[in-house]
Amino acid sequence: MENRLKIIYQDYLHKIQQTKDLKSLDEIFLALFGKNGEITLATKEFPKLSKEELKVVAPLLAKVKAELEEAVTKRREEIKEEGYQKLSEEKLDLTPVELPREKGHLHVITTFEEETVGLFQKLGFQRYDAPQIDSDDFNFSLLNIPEDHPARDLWDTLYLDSERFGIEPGKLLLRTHTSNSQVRIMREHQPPFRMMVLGRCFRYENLDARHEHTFEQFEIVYVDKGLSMANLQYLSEHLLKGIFGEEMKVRMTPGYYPFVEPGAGVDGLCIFCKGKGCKVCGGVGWLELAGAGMIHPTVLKNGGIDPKIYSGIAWGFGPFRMLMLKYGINDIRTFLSGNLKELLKYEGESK
Ligand code: FA5
Repeated sequence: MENRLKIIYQDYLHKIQQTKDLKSLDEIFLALFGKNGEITLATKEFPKLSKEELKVVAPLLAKVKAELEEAVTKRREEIKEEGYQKLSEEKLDLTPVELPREKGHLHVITTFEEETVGLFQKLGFQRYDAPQIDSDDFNFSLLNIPEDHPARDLWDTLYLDSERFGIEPGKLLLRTHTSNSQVRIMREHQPPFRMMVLGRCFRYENLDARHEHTFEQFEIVYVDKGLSMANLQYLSEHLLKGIFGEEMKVRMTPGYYPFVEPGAGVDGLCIFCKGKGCKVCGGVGWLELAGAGMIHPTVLKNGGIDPKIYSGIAWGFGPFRMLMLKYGINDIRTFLSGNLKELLKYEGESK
């Protein structure tokens, strides 16, 4: 027994000193002092020993037990201390890390809207909103385009299932142009007034690089005494030079719209060829960007305005076509495709 105790002492003292963590130390403690631990079992054997043996073994066991307990306690403290030491040595690096940042920016359509509205606010124009789902009356009939008139073919119209809403068939549609605002504006305001409308229009189009089913229009409706086509020319230049720069040239060509008389197409000089003629402008040197004209007397009357006293000018520009020109975008479908990568290509490449 004396030998066994000495071996236990040396063996476990070594294990205790070599232990690196508290969990292993707990296991050693149990292996010594637990229910079936070496020391516990040795104590249980005392009754088998003679009195002489007991005289030697009992104090030896007490000594081994006390020293091993003390060794465990000491090692426990050391392990804790080592842990704290390690923690304090581990420096937290609080240097700010420069993460790669994606630069965001407004959509080109939003930027265009802000610029355009700003340009015309300066001239005293007020913003007006007309509905995108509208009646046949405001979109066509009141604009001097009666039912079955061939001019309706100028607009490929998306009609809604109006019967579902208890409305006569063919009477409800997605507006084909912002001109649906014209009569509304006249009925709601006393002349003189200067209004602008900027918003979505919809057409049942054959889609191609220059035609979308959903696109924007920028309309002005300006009613006052003594207005003429000269005012229209001035305002067209104000818009196009404001967006494209002073070098932009503007011209008007005769055009037909039933709600204006005379009617005109507003062209901007093709910035790709500077008027020489190229693929983009179809060899013409100019690009048609808007329909415009002096508001037709019938339309003024429909709006409750006396055409003998007042005259009006109106236009409808196509911002998508203008943006194509400004950024050199060669397909109108890019705007609403959600293909932001394609659009980003054009950022900062304004012509
Ligand atoms: C009109 O829509 C008339 N309401 C314009 C007008 C207003 C004339 C006031 C007289 C007085 P038009 O269909 O030509 O006209 O369209 C005007 C502009 O909208 C076009 O020049 C073009 O820039 C744009 N646009 C027309 N259709 C599309 C389309 N499918 N996709 C993209 N832009 C279009």
